[in-house]
Amino acid sequence: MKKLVVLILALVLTAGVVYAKELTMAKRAGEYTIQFKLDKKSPVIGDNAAEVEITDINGRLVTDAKVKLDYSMPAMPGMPAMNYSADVTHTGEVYHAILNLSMAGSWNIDIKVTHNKKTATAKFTIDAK
Ligand SMILES: [Cu+2]
Repeated sequence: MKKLVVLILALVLTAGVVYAKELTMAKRAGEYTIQFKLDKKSPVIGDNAAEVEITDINGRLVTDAKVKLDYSMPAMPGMPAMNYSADVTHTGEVYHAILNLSMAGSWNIDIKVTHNKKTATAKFTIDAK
């Protein structure tokens, strides 16, 4: 058990270092502000770690929302539309997901937040290289 705690602590600290070089975007969605962060300044083909932080109208962190993160690329010549849903996990005050981007180009990110029986969606665009 103690080892597990140390491991988790190490992961949290490492994540803090990783997130220092990050891409951060924020959008208003309904009563909430949704902050979307990626572990890299420029998203890459493959895995990208995302972090979602939700604050309410009073600037308080919302830690009990249901968060859905979908990412997609519209159809292009020789490629059908691609739509994925990320598994969103909740640790502490933020939500985490891994986005596996299969090709370079522009991806649409839809973050749907359900809280207090209300749903709000924030849309972001990232450019994978
Ligand atoms: Cu494509």
